[in-house]
Amino acid sequence: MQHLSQTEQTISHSHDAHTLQFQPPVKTIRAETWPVDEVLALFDLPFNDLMFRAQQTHREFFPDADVELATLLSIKTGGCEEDCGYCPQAARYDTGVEAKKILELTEVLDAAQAAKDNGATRFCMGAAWRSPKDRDMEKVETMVRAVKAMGLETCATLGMLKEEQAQRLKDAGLDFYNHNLDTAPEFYSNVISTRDYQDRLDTLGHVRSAGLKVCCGGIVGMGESRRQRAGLIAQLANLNPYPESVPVNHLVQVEGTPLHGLDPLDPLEFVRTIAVARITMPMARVRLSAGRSQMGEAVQAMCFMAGANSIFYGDKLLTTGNPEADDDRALLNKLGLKTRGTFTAKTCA
Ligand code: SAM
Ligand code: DTB
Ligand code: SF4
Repeated sequence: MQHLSQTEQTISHSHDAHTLQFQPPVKTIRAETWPVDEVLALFDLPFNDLMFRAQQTHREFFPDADVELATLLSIKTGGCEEDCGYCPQAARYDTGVEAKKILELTEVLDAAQAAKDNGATRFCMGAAWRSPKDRDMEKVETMVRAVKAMGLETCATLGMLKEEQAQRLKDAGLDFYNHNLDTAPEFYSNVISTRDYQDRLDTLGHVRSAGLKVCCGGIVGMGESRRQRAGLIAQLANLNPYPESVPVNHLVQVEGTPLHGLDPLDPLEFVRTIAVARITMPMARVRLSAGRSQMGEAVQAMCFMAGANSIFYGDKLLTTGNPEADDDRALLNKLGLKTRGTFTAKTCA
Protein backbone atom coordinates (compact mmCIF):
# COMPACT_ATOMS: atom_id res chain seq x y z
CA MET A 1 0.00 0.00 0.00
CA GLN A 2 1.29 3.49 -0.83
CA HIS A 3 1.18 6.39 1.58
CA LEU A 4 2.20 10.00 1.53
CA SER A 5 4.18 9.36 4.65
CA GLN A 6 5.24 6.05 6.08
CA THR A 7 6.25 7.52 9.40
CA GLU A 8 4.19 8.27 12.45
CA GLN A 9 3.30 11.90 12.62
CA THR A 10 1.56 14.18 15.08
CA ILE A 11 -1.00 16.42 13.47
CA SER A 12 -3.56 18.96 14.48
CA HIS A 13 -6.54 18.39 12.21
CA SER A 14 -8.32 21.64 12.77
CA HIS A 15 -10.15 22.37 9.53
CA ASP A 16 -13.73 23.48 9.07
CA ALA A 17 -13.82 25.74 12.06
CA HIS A 18 -17.17 27.05 10.82
CA THR A 19 -18.94 23.78 11.39
CA LEU A 20 -17.12 21.97 14.13
CA GLN A 21 -18.22 23.05 17.56
CA PHE A 22 -15.03 22.01 19.27
CA GLN A 23 -11.32 22.01 18.66
CA PRO A 24 -10.44 18.54 17.40
CA PRO A 25 -7.79 16.97 19.58
CA VAL A 26 -4.19 16.77 18.57
CA LYS A 27 -3.72 13.09 17.90
CA THR A 28 -1.18 10.63 16.74
CA ILE A 29 -2.18 8.80 13.61
CA ARG A 30 -0.60 5.55 12.48
CA ALA A 31 0.57 5.42 8.87
CA GLU A 32 -2.00 2.72 8.16
CA THR A 33 -5.01 3.71 10.18
CA TRP A 34 -7.44 1.71 8.06
CA PRO A 35 -6.39 -1.67 6.64
CA VAL A 36 -8.47 -2.56 3.57
CA ASP A 37 -9.98 -5.57 5.37
CA GLU A 38 -11.35 -3.33 8.11
CA VAL A 39 -12.84 -0.96 5.57
CA LEU A 40 -14.34 -3.89 3.72
CA ALA A 41 -15.84 -5.15 6.98
CA LEU A 42 -17.69 -1.82 7.25
CA PHE A 43 -19.03 -2.22 3.70
CA ASP A 44 -20.19 -5.72 4.61
CA LEU A 45 -22.23 -4.63 7.65
CA PRO A 46 -26.00 -4.98 7.47
CA PHE A 47 -27.22 -1.77 5.81
CA ASN A 48 -28.97 -0.39 8.88
CA ASP A 49 -25.98 -1.06 11.13
CA LEU A 50 -23.70 0.75 8.71
CA MET A 51 -26.09 3.71 8.50
CA PHE A 52 -26.37 3.82 12.29
CA ARG A 53 -22.60 3.94 12.71
CA ALA A 54 -22.27 6.59 10.04
CA GLN A 55 -24.99 8.68 11.72
CA GLN A 56 -23.27 8.40 15.10
CA THR A 57 -20.00 9.62 13.62
CA HIS A 58 -21.67 12.38 11.65
CA ARG A 59 -23.60 13.75 14.61
CA GLU A 60 -20.53 13.65 16.83
CA PHE A 61 -18.28 15.52 14.43
CA PHE A 62 -20.83 17.75 12.67
CA PRO A 63 -23.47 18.60 15.26
CA ASP A 64 -24.84 21.36 13.00
CA ALA A 65 -25.43 18.80 10.23
CA ASP A 66 -25.14 21.55 7.66
CA VAL A 67 -24.47 21.02 3.97
CA GLU A 68 -21.72 22.86 2.12
CA LEU A 69 -22.50 24.23 -1.35
CA ALA A 70 -19.58 24.21 -3.79
CA THR A 71 -19.95 25.49 -7.34
CA LEU A 72 -17.80 24.20 -10.18
CA LEU A 73 -16.64 26.06 -13.24
CA SER A 74 -14.71 24.57 -16.12
CA ILE A 75 -12.12 27.26 -16.86
CA LYS A 76 -10.50 25.19 -19.62
CA THR A 77 -12.70 22.63 -21.30
CA GLY A 78 -11.84 19.60 -23.45
CA GLY A 79 -8.90 18.60 -25.62
CA CYS A 80 -7.11 16.82 -22.78
CA GLU A 81 -4.16 14.59 -23.70
CA GLU A 82 -4.84 12.03 -20.93
CA ASP A 83 -6.81 8.81 -21.41
CA CYS A 84 -8.98 8.65 -18.24
CA GLY A 85 -11.62 6.12 -19.31
CA TYR A 86 -14.50 7.95 -17.64
CA CYS A 87 -13.76 11.42 -18.94
CA PRO A 88 -15.68 13.25 -21.67
CA GLN A 89 -12.87 15.80 -21.94
CA ALA A 90 -10.18 13.41 -23.16
CA ALA A 91 -9.35 14.44 -26.74
CA ARG A 92 -9.02 10.83 -27.87
CA TYR A 93 -12.68 9.97 -27.21
CA ASP A 94 -15.46 11.17 -29.47
CA THR A 95 -17.85 12.59 -26.88
CA GLY A 96 -19.02 15.80 -28.55
CA VAL A 97 -17.13 17.97 -26.03
CA GLU A 98 -15.39 20.73 -27.98
CA ALA A 99 -11.92 21.85 -26.93
CA LYS A 100 -12.00 25.48 -25.84
CA LYS A 101 -9.44 28.08 -24.78
CA ILE A 102 -9.00 29.07 -21.15
CA LEU A 103 -11.78 31.42 -20.00
CA GLU A 104 -11.24 35.16 -19.65
CA LEU A 105 -11.01 36.55 -16.12
CA THR A 106 -14.33 38.40 -16.51
CA GLU A 107 -16.15 35.17 -17.41
CA VAL A 108 -14.77 33.50 -14.30
CA LEU A 109 -15.69 36.42 -12.08
CA ASP A 110 -19.23 36.57 -13.45
CA ALA A 111 -19.66 32.87 -12.68
CA ALA A 112 -18.17 33.27 -9.21
CA GLN A 113 -20.48 36.20 -8.44
CA ALA A 114 -23.50 34.19 -9.60
CA ALA A 115 -22.39 31.26 -7.44
CA LYS A 116 -21.99 33.53 -4.44
CA ASP A 117 -25.37 35.19 -5.03
CA ASN A 118 -26.92 31.73 -5.16
CA GLY A 119 -25.45 30.79 -1.78
CA ALA A 120 -22.32 28.81 -2.67
CA THR A 121 -19.40 29.25 -0.27
CA ARG A 122 -16.78 27.47 -2.34
CA PHE A 123 -15.86 28.05 -5.97
CA CYS A 124 -13.90 25.33 -7.72
CA MET A 125 -12.12 25.99 -11.00
CA GLY A 126 -11.40 22.93 -13.13
CA ALA A 127 -9.14 22.58 -16.15
CA ALA A 128 -8.81 19.70 -18.61
CA TRP A 129 -5.06 19.49 -18.29
CA ARG A 130 -2.60 16.72 -17.50
CA SER A 131 -0.76 19.46 -15.60
CA PRO A 132 -0.67 23.25 -15.93
CA LYS A 133 1.95 24.92 -18.14
CA ASP A 134 3.83 27.93 -16.80
CA ARG A 135 1.88 30.31 -19.04
CA ASP A 136 -1.37 28.88 -17.59
CA MET A 137 -0.23 29.36 -14.03
CA GLU A 138 -0.24 33.16 -14.17
CA LYS A 139 -3.79 33.23 -15.51
CA VAL A 140 -5.04 30.80 -12.87
CA GLU A 141 -3.28 32.73 -10.10
CA THR A 142 -5.03 35.91 -11.24
CA MET A 143 -8.37 34.09 -11.16
CA VAL A 144 -7.71 32.67 -7.71
CA ARG A 145 -6.75 36.07 -6.33
CA ALA A 146 -9.87 37.71 -7.70
CA VAL A 147 -12.28 34.96 -6.59
CA LYS A 148 -10.74 34.93 -3.13
CA ALA A 149 -11.18 38.71 -2.93
CA MET A 150 -14.92 38.16 -3.46
CA GLY A 151 -15.05 36.29 -0.17
CA LEU A 152 -15.43 32.81 -1.59
CA GLU A 153 -13.35 29.79 -0.63
CA THR A 154 -11.22 28.88 -3.59
CA CYS A 155 -10.49 25.46 -5.01
CA ALA A 156 -8.76 24.43 -8.22
CA THR A 157 -8.29 21.16 -10.05
CA LEU A 158 -5.71 21.47 -12.79
CA GLY A 159 -4.07 18.05 -12.94
CA MET A 160 -0.63 17.12 -11.63
CA LEU A 161 1.32 19.85 -9.85
CA LYS A 162 4.99 20.35 -9.17
CA GLU A 163 5.95 21.54 -5.71
CA GLU A 164 6.67 25.04 -6.92
CA GLN A 165 3.30 25.27 -8.72
CA ALA A 166 1.45 24.25 -5.56
CA GLN A 167 3.31 26.98 -3.67
CA ARG A 168 2.40 29.58 -6.29
CA LEU A 169 -1.27 28.68 -5.98
CA LYS A 170 -1.07 28.89 -2.21
CA ASP A 171 0.58 32.31 -2.46
CA ALA A 172 -2.23 33.46 -4.76
CA GLY A 173 -4.77 32.61 -2.04
CA LEU A 174 -5.93 29.16 -3.05
CA ASP A 175 -7.60 27.33 -0.16
CA PHE A 176 -8.12 23.81 -1.56
CA TYR A 177 -6.63 21.73 -4.34
CA ASN A 178 -8.73 18.92 -5.80
CA HIS A 179 -6.85 15.91 -7.11
CA ASN A 180 -8.57 12.54 -6.95
CA LEU A 181 -7.09 9.11 -6.47
CA ASP A 182 -10.15 7.98 -8.43
CA THR A 183 -10.06 4.27 -7.54
CA ALA A 184 -8.13 1.51 -5.76
CA PRO A 185 -4.48 1.08 -6.80
CA GLU A 186 -5.09 -2.38 -8.24
CA PHE A 187 -8.03 -1.22 -10.40
CA TYR A 188 -6.41 1.99 -11.57
CA SER A 189 -4.75 0.59 -14.71
CA ASN A 190 -8.16 -0.58 -15.97
CA VAL A 191 -9.16 3.07 -16.19
CA ILE A 192 -6.07 5.22 -16.88
CA SER A 193 -2.71 4.48 -18.51
CA THR A 194 -1.18 7.92 -19.12
CA ARG A 195 -0.16 8.55 -15.49
CA ASP A 196 0.13 6.27 -12.54
CA TYR A 197 -1.10 6.13 -8.97
CA GLN A 198 2.17 7.33 -7.55
CA ASP A 199 1.98 10.48 -9.75
CA ARG A 200 -1.27 11.28 -8.00
CA LEU A 201 0.16 10.65 -4.55
CA ASP A 202 3.14 12.84 -5.43
CA THR A 203 0.87 15.73 -6.40
CA LEU A 204 -1.07 15.32 -3.17
CA GLY A 205 2.22 15.47 -1.28
CA HIS A 206 3.18 18.72 -3.01
CA VAL A 207 -0.24 20.18 -2.27
CA ARG A 208 0.11 19.34 1.43
CA SER A 209 3.69 20.64 1.64
CA ALA A 210 2.55 23.95 0.20
CA GLY A 211 0.01 24.29 3.03
CA LEU A 212 -3.03 23.88 0.80
CA LYS A 213 -6.04 21.95 2.02
CA VAL A 214 -6.63 18.70 0.17
CA CYS A 215 -9.81 17.79 -1.70
CA CYS A 216 -9.38 14.19 -2.79
CA GLY A 217 -11.82 11.43 -3.57
CA GLY A 218 -12.76 9.14 -6.38
CA ILE A 219 -15.37 7.61 -8.62
CA VAL A 220 -17.49 4.56 -7.97
CA GLY A 221 -19.47 2.57 -10.52
CA MET A 222 -16.55 2.02 -12.91
CA GLY A 223 -16.83 -1.78 -12.73
CA GLU A 224 -14.71 -2.10 -9.58
CA SER A 225 -15.49 -4.69 -6.91
CA ARG A 226 -16.67 -3.86 -3.39
CA ARG A 227 -13.18 -4.74 -2.15
CA GLN A 228 -11.78 -2.19 -4.60
CA ARG A 229 -14.21 0.45 -3.38
CA ALA A 230 -12.93 -0.35 0.11
CA GLY A 231 -9.40 -0.06 -1.28
CA LEU A 232 -10.09 3.47 -2.54
CA ILE A 233 -11.55 4.55 0.80
CA ALA A 234 -8.61 2.97 2.67
CA GLN A 235 -6.15 4.90 0.50
CA LEU A 236 -7.94 8.16 1.25
CA ALA A 237 -8.38 7.48 4.95
CA ASN A 238 -4.71 6.48 5.31
CA LEU A 239 -3.41 9.71 3.82
CA ASN A 240 -1.71 11.39 6.70
CA PRO A 241 -3.63 13.54 7.42
CA TYR A 242 -6.68 12.47 5.47
CA PRO A 243 -8.26 15.00 3.08
CA GLU A 244 -10.36 17.86 4.40
CA SER A 245 -12.78 17.31 1.50
CA VAL A 246 -13.68 13.96 0.00
CA PRO A 247 -15.69 14.06 -3.23
CA VAL A 248 -17.43 10.75 -3.87
CA ASN A 249 -18.42 10.75 -7.53
CA HIS A 250 -20.84 8.32 -9.08
CA LEU A 251 -19.62 7.62 -12.61
CA VAL A 252 -21.52 9.75 -15.11
CA GLN A 253 -21.52 7.52 -18.14
CA VAL A 254 -20.82 9.61 -21.22
CA GLU A 255 -21.26 8.20 -24.72
CA GLY A 256 -17.93 7.87 -26.50
CA THR A 257 -15.91 7.13 -23.34
CA PRO A 258 -14.66 3.58 -22.76
CA LEU A 259 -16.72 3.28 -19.57
CA HIS A 260 -19.99 4.09 -21.29
CA GLY A 261 -22.44 1.19 -21.25
CA LEU A 262 -21.30 -0.47 -18.01
CA ASP A 263 -23.95 -2.01 -15.77
CA PRO A 264 -24.98 0.72 -13.36
CA LEU A 265 -23.92 0.40 -9.73
CA ASP A 266 -26.62 -0.55 -7.21
CA PRO A 267 -27.61 2.80 -5.63
CA LEU A 268 -27.41 1.28 -2.13
CA GLU A 269 -23.78 0.45 -2.79
CA PHE A 270 -23.17 4.12 -3.51
CA VAL A 271 -24.87 5.02 -0.21
CA ARG A 272 -22.65 2.49 1.56
CA THR A 273 -19.57 4.13 0.06
CA ILE A 274 -20.63 7.49 1.49
CA ALA A 275 -21.25 5.93 4.90
CA VAL A 276 -17.86 4.23 4.95
CA ALA A 277 -16.15 7.49 3.93
CA ARG A 278 -17.91 9.26 6.80
CA ILE A 279 -16.86 6.66 9.38
CA THR A 280 -13.24 6.44 8.26
CA MET A 281 -12.73 10.20 7.74
CA PRO A 282 -14.93 11.65 10.47
CA MET A 283 -13.82 15.27 10.19
CA ALA A 284 -13.88 15.50 6.41
CA ARG A 285 -16.53 17.17 4.32
CA VAL A 286 -17.80 14.21 2.36
CA ARG A 287 -19.18 15.53 -0.90
CA LEU A 288 -22.00 13.83 -2.73
CA SER A 289 -20.48 14.75 -6.09
CA ALA A 290 -21.06 13.77 -9.72
CA GLY A 291 -24.04 11.62 -10.62
CA ARG A 292 -26.78 13.37 -8.61
CA SER A 293 -28.87 14.10 -11.73
CA GLN A 294 -29.28 10.37 -12.28
CA MET A 295 -29.85 9.55 -8.61
CA GLY A 296 -33.28 10.72 -7.56
CA GLU A 297 -34.22 12.39 -4.30
CA ALA A 298 -34.56 9.27 -2.17
CA VAL A 299 -31.02 8.07 -2.86
CA GLN A 300 -29.64 11.56 -2.25
CA ALA A 301 -31.55 11.73 1.04
CA MET A 302 -29.97 8.42 2.07
CA CYS A 303 -26.55 9.82 1.18
CA PHE A 304 -27.17 12.76 3.52
CA MET A 305 -28.25 10.31 6.21
CA ALA A 306 -25.06 8.36 5.57
CA GLY A 307 -22.99 11.47 6.30
CA ALA A 308 -22.62 13.41 3.06
CA ASN A 309 -22.42 17.09 3.97
CA SER A 310 -21.39 18.82 0.80
CA ILE A 311 -22.70 18.95 -2.77
CA PHE A 312 -21.75 20.44 -6.10
CA TYR A 313 -24.31 23.15 -6.54
CA GLY A 314 -25.35 24.72 -9.85
CA ASP A 315 -26.79 23.26 -13.01
CA LYS A 316 -23.49 22.10 -14.48
CA LEU A 317 -20.54 20.06 -13.25
CA LEU A 318 -17.70 20.52 -15.76
CA THR A 319 -19.29 19.33 -18.99
CA THR A 320 -22.26 17.30 -17.76
CA GLY A 321 -25.47 18.28 -16.02
CA ASN A 322 -26.20 18.69 -12.33
CA PRO A 323 -29.56 19.41 -10.66
CA GLU A 324 -30.87 22.99 -10.92
CA ALA A 325 -30.01 25.12 -7.89
CA ASP A 326 -33.73 25.75 -7.25
CA ASP A 327 -34.39 22.01 -7.13
CA ASP A 328 -31.48 21.49 -4.73
CA ARG A 329 -32.73 24.22 -2.43
CA ALA A 330 -36.18 22.62 -2.51
CA LEU A 331 -34.69 19.21 -1.68
CA LEU A 332 -32.59 20.58 1.19
CA ASN A 333 -35.65 22.40 2.53
CA LYS A 334 -37.75 19.26 2.25
CA LEU A 335 -35.13 17.38 4.25
CA GLY A 336 -34.76 20.22 6.77
CA LEU A 337 -31.06 20.55 6.02
CA LYS A 338 -29.33 23.86 6.63
CA THR A 339 -26.60 25.08 4.34
CA ARG A 340 -23.23 26.20 5.52
CA GLY A 341 -22.19 29.85 5.58
CA THR A 342 -23.82 33.21 5.55
CA PHE A 343 -26.56 32.53 3.05
CA THR A 344 -28.72 30.28 5.17
CA ALA A 345 -31.68 32.62 5.05
CA LYS A 346 -31.71 32.70 1.30
CA THR A 347 -30.96 29.08 0.62
CA CYS A 348 -33.05 27.47 3.31
CA ALA A 349 -36.23 28.87 4.76
N1 SAM B 1 -7.77 17.33 -15.39
C1 SAM B 1 -7.68 17.37 -13.99
C2 SAM B 1 -7.48 16.00 -13.37
O1 SAM B 1 -7.82 15.02 -14.00
O2 SAM B 1 -7.00 15.95 -12.23
C3 SAM B 1 -8.86 18.05 -13.33
C4 SAM B 1 -10.25 17.82 -13.85
S1 SAM B 1 -10.87 16.15 -13.76
C5 SAM B 1 -12.32 16.27 -14.77
C6 SAM B 1 -11.42 15.99 -12.08
C7 SAM B 1 -12.10 14.74 -11.66
O3 SAM B 1 -13.41 14.68 -12.19
C8 SAM B 1 -11.50 13.41 -12.07
O4 SAM B 1 -10.40 13.04 -11.30
C9 SAM B 1 -12.67 12.47 -11.83
O5 SAM B 1 -12.63 11.98 -10.50
C10 SAM B 1 -13.89 13.37 -12.02
N2 SAM B 1 -14.66 12.96 -13.22
C11 SAM B 1 -14.33 13.19 -14.50
N3 SAM B 1 -15.22 12.65 -15.35
C12 SAM B 1 -16.15 12.03 -14.57
C13 SAM B 1 -17.32 11.29 -14.85
N4 SAM B 1 -17.70 11.02 -16.09
N5 SAM B 1 -18.05 10.84 -13.81
C14 SAM B 1 -17.66 11.08 -12.53
N6 SAM B 1 -16.56 11.78 -12.22
C15 SAM B 1 -15.80 12.25 -13.21
C1 DTB C 1 -14.67 15.94 -8.49
O1 DTB C 1 -14.31 15.04 -7.70
N1 DTB C 1 -15.75 15.88 -9.27
C2 DTB C 1 -15.87 17.07 -10.07
C3 DTB C 1 -14.69 17.95 -9.55
N2 DTB C 1 -14.02 17.08 -8.65
C4 DTB C 1 -13.82 18.62 -10.50
C5 DTB C 1 -15.89 16.81 -11.53
C6 DTB C 1 -17.00 15.89 -11.97
C7 DTB C 1 -16.98 15.82 -13.47
C8 DTB C 1 -18.12 15.05 -14.03
C9 DTB C 1 -18.05 14.97 -15.51
C10 DTB C 1 -18.13 16.30 -16.21
O2 DTB C 1 -19.03 17.12 -15.92
O3 DTB C 1 -17.34 16.52 -17.14
FE1 SF4 D 1 -7.90 15.07 -18.63
FE2 SF4 D 1 -8.64 15.32 -16.09
FE3 SF4 D 1 -10.33 14.29 -17.93
FE4 SF4 D 1 -8.22 12.87 -17.17
S1 SF4 D 1 -9.95 13.52 -15.86
S2 SF4 D 1 -8.92 13.19 -19.29
S3 SF4 D 1 -6.71 14.49 -16.87
S4 SF4 D 1 -9.56 16.35 -17.85
